[in-house]
Amino acid sequence: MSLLGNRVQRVEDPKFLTRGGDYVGDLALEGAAAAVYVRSTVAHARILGIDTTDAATMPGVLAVLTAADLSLPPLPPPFGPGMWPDTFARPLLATDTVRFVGEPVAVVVAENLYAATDAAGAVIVDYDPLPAVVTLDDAMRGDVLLFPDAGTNQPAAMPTGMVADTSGCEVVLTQRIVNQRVHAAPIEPRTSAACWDGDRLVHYASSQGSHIVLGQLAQIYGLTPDKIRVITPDVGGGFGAKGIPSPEELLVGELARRVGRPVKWTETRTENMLAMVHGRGQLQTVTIGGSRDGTVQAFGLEVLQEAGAYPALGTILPGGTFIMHCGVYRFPSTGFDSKSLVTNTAPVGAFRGAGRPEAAAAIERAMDLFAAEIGMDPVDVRRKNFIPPFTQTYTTRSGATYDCGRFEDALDLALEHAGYPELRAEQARRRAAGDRRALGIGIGCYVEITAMGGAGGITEHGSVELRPDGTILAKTGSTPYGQGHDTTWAMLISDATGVPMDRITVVHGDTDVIPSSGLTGGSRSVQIAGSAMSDAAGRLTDKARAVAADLLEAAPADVVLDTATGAFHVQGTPAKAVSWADIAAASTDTPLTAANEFSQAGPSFPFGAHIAVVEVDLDTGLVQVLRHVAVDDCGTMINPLLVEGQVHGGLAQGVAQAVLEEIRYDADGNPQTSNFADYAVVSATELPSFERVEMETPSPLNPLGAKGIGESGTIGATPAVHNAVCDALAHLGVRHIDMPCTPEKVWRALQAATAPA
Ligand code: MCN
Repeated sequence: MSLLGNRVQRVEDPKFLTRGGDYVGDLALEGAAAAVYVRSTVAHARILGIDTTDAATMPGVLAVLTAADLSLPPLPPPFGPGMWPDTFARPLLATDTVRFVGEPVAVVVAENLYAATDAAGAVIVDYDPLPAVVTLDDAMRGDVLLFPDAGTNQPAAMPTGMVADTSGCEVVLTQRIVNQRVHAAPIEPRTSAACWDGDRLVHYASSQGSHIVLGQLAQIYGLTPDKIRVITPDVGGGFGAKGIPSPEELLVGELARRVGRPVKWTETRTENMLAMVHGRGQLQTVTIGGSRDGTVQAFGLEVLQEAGAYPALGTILPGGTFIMHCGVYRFPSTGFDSKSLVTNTAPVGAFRGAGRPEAAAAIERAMDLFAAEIGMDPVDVRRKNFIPPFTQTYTTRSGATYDCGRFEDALDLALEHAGYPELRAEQARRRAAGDRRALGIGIGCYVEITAMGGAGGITEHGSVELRPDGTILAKTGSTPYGQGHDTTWAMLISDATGVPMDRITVVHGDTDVIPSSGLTGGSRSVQIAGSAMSDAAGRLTDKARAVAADLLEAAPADVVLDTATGAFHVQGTPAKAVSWADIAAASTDTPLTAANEFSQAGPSFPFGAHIAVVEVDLDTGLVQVLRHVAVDDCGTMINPLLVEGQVHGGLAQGVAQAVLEEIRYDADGNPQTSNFADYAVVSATELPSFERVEMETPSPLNPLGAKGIGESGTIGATPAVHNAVCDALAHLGVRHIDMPCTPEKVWRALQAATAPA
């Protein structure tokens, strides 16, 4: 029986639950020194001087470096030159100007962390403050330029100029929507270690892709790739933010070179909150127009994107928002306009969904606003406008070619499971009774894009090697950081070879072992790396069959693999069988291997529908999420248990954006949320038990039929919960509340709506 589609438990977990993972921060590198960065305490200033004299003479200090001591190029743009002009380049340590609180200005290397921390505190930086550009409005005005040589606060041209035609619409609505800045908050913060093996750099990274780190290191150090080895052991979460290495990580090799011994750097939680890339950060204006029967004729989305102090992936997030701005609807006319702007805040990067959740949030909020305006049930408005089910491709006005979709079916499943009519009846009952605990029901329908990158644009490596004892060593280009690739890849290999999962070892994250790897992001691993692995395992089986045929003195076509026992035999005569160990012993190819580099014809488009039920305390404004029903279709599921785990994590982060989390700065660019006390990172306490309903529409794009699932939960959850909160208060005259819907914001909105005119 095939393992695929079964709820197989994670093979990774016994280690994590007993002795713990192997993290960079715990590495026992002999003789390793510790590094601590000195960070800017002001948002925008000229550096007049840095006095390292005292720090350099403190006990245990091995080196104190500033930008003046380095002769390394700036941080390379993540996807190659041309992403933005060099005038926006980020130096590894601030040179003459600091541009956000937390920017590294100097670094201390010492015998141990305590000595380095003390000495970092003794470095004196003389700042000449400049006006801080904190809001998008400030940045748009352009009175203060972060990069005067660039002559603009816009680092890159973003999709623009597409106008929605609202002429002839009976109803046209416009709403400004804040899609606030949030933090990925991985439990393991950023950390790196490095040492030199002769002229070869060995770099340990907590990363979402070892070869990306290798590429960045090669550019910075001017080394050929063979002179660098990057090792990524276990990673304690990334959520997109560890996709592209930061200056603090990339500099560790230089520090090791300077002090002539290994160096390790691990940041504190506060440093992580200050200086790791943040996510989201869009100010959106939606326009929606249509007729009173619920038909939407036009949808327009204008986006102002916070890029933060230096361009990073956040700069190009509007690209992802643009591609998905039509969502699950057949709007006859759509508009899109966007700008990315630098501000004196931490750089913005990828965070679970990266650009696509922002699109879904805007569309779904607009659909609810429209429904409320015409007095129609939001479900009925959606039904009027869905793209009908399709199995052949469907191309949207943004040029996205959806592979297959059943959007209304997903909503039907969610509605049925949630008991939608009963929920509406309970809401009406509470309203009629004047209950101070208002019930809100919110819908979030979405389609998203996974394995973005275009035809052939993304390839992933998978190889399998038969070892003498009949076990299999698998090498994958994917770099897991919580997703369970070891389990999933072992399932795929076992399915093709009949070798039990506990006799399959999956290795990843070492550039000396794996020839190539992409970035584990955009939920592309199963469809690309998984397909590569499955194909490689199939090829190994074919090679093994040929060897078995020799041993059995039969034609290969007559030899079958019994996947239950993992043995080959001639069709109909199972008594005489050849094991994988027999094959290993008999094969003239030693070891017997098979490899594949897989790419697919285009991205795939997972979709789903979520329904959130919230209760809002009308006296305190406190929102409690009572129920969350999630239908997320990721094509064929390889392991529904792991899919469920991915959805649960995604839901937590999606719900958190709707009601809890927000990175805030004051008017001078001082961070207000630099620890877990000030930043309301979600925990199980704030969440209900999630209700997941399975749905599978296989993708035609890869042999597994798989689409991605890693980000879907986040994408559907945020608008569902956001809409539910607004729905709870609609009868009191509240039209919209910006996220996060904190008790204070809800209370204020209620006061404003119910105040006498
Ligand atoms: N899966 C499956 N069948 C499918 C699709 C997925 O069984 N059709 C299962 C597999 O078990 C696979 C897992 O789901 O191991 C995730 O697969 P996939 O959707 O291909 O996503 P990736 O492995 O490429 O992971 C990336 C995605 C992203 S972009 C972010 S951000 C993210 C995420 O995954 N960050 C995470 N999940 C995370 N999970 C944890 N624990 N920590 C993070 O930081």
